[in-house]
Amino acid sequence: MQSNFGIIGLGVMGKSLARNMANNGFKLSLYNRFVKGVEENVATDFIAKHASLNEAKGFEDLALFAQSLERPRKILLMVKAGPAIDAITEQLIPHLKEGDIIIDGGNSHYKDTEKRINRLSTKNIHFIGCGISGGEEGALKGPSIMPGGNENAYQLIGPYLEKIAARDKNGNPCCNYVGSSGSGHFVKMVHNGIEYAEMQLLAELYFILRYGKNKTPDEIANIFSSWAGTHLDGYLLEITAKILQKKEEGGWLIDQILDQAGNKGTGSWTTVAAAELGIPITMITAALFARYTSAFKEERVHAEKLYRRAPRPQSPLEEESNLHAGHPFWRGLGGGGTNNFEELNMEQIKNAYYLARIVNHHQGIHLISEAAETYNWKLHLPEIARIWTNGCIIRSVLMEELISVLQTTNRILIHPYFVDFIKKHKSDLTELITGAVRSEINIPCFAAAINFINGYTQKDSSANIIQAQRDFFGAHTYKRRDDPSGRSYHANWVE
Ligand code: NBP
Repeated sequence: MQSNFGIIGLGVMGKSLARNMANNGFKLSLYNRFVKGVEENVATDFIAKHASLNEAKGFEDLALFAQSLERPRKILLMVKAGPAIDAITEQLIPHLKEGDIIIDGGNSHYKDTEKRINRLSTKNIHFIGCGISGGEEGALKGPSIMPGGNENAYQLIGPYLEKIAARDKNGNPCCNYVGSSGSGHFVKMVHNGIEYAEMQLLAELYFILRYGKNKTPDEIANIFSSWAGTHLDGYLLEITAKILQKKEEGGWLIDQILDQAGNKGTGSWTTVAAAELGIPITMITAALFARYTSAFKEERVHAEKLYRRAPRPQSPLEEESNLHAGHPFWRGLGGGGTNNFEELNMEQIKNAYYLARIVNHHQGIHLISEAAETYNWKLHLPEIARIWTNGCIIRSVLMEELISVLQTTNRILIHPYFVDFIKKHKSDLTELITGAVRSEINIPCFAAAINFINGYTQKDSSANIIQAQRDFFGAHTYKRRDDPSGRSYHANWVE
C-alpha cells in the first residue's frame, strides 16, 4: 500500500510533524539523508521508537522513497533553509512526475521560494512555500500553518495540513491557503518579525519591573500570570512567567543565562523587506537591533566601566529590601533607579504594554498589506490573523481581537477601538518610557512605539526640513503646500 505523504528531513520539526501526521491516521514515508558510517538508519530508528509510527516506512534511498508515495506525490521538506532545499529538490526531481507537489515547510526566504516555484513549474511540478510556526511542541500537537503557491496544488495538500494544524476558538484549523507565489513564506517571515518585537517588549517590561520597580523574578512572574485571561494574555507572556519562576540551586535560572541574544535571520529579512517596500516597522527593527547590541557583550562590559556613574542615592524601598545590592545590572544603572517609577502604577504598566503591542501589530500587518499590493498576492488579512490565533508563537487575545478589526481596516491604528484606547492611555506609555530613560533602563522597543504613535498621528512632520536639505545639496526638488498640483520646485538656496 502506498503512503499518503512523504517527509524529508527528520530534525526537530520533521520528527514532530511526522508524529502529528501519524497520530492523525496518515500513512507516511520518511527520509533523512544518509552519511555512511556517520548517520545511518535515521528514519527507521525514529519509526522504531514511536508506536504511532508503526505504519510508516523509513528510507535512505530517494528513488524508493518516491516510489512508495501515492500520486500526485505530496512531499514535505523539513530541512535547513537555504542551499539544502535546492540540493534536495534537485535530487528529488528525477524521481517525480508532473503534478507532484513539494512543500517547503522551513523558514525559507520568500524570494527563494518564488524562484523555486517558477523553476519547478517549467517541469509541471508544484512547489508550495509553507510557513510553519509553533516550535517542536506546536509541530507535534498542532502548529499554525501558512501555505502559499499554486491554489489548485493547495487543494490537494490542504486536507492533510488542515488536519494536523492547531484549532482556533471555533474549532477551525489554523491553516488556510495564504496566497500565490512566495506569500506563505513572506507571511511567516513577518510573523517572526512581530515575534521579535513581542519578545523584546516582555524583556524590557521585565527589566523595568525588576530594576525600576524593584521586584523579584517570582513577583514579576506573578504579575504576568495575573494578566492571564485578560486582553493582555498571550503565549509569550505565559512562557515568560514560567521562565521567571524557574530555579536552579536555589537561585533564578534567568540570572545565570548569558544576556546575548541569538537569531536565525528572519528578523533581519523582515527588516530588509520592509526597507525595500518602504514600510516603517520600527518596533521589529528596534527588537532586531536590541539583539545585535546584546551580542557585543565584551564591549558592553568595557563601556560600562567607562560610563559608570557614582553610586546614586537609594530609594527607601531599595534600602529596606536591599534586593539588588551588588547585582551586576543594577550597579550599572545610574540616574535615580526606582525613584523614577514610584508614580507608575500597575494599570499604567499594563496599558503601556498593550499599547506598544498594538503598534507592533499595526506595523507588521501594514508590511503584509503593502507586500500583497506590490506583489499582487490577494491576501486576506483577517484570515491571516485567524491562522495566528493558535498553534503559533504570537498567538494572543490581541490577535483574536484583530480578526474583526482587520475586516474593517488594514491599518490597526485607525480603528476606532484602538484610537479610543490610545487616546486614553498614551500618557501611560509616555510615563513608562520617561521613567526608564531617567533610570537608564534600555527600552528600544517601547521607545519605538511611542515615537511611531507621535509621528503617525500628527499631520505635520519635520520632513519639510529633509526635503529642503535634499534640494539644497542635491537639487532633488520639493513640493509646496500651497500648490496642490504636486509640481516639483527647486530653490536657489545660496543667493
Ligand atoms: P534541524 O536542524 O533540527 O534539522 C534539519 C534537517 O535538515 C535535518 O534532518 C538535516 O539532516 C537536514 N539537512 C540539512 Br541540515 N542539510 C541537508 C541536505 N543538504 N540535504 C538533506 N537534508 C539536510 O532543523 P529544524 O529545527 O527541524 O528546522 C527545519 C526547518 O524548519 C528550518 O528551516 C527552520 O528554520 C524551520 N523551523 C524551525 C522551527 C523550530 O522551532 N525549530 C520552527 C519553525 C520553523 P541531518 O539530520 O542529516 O543533519
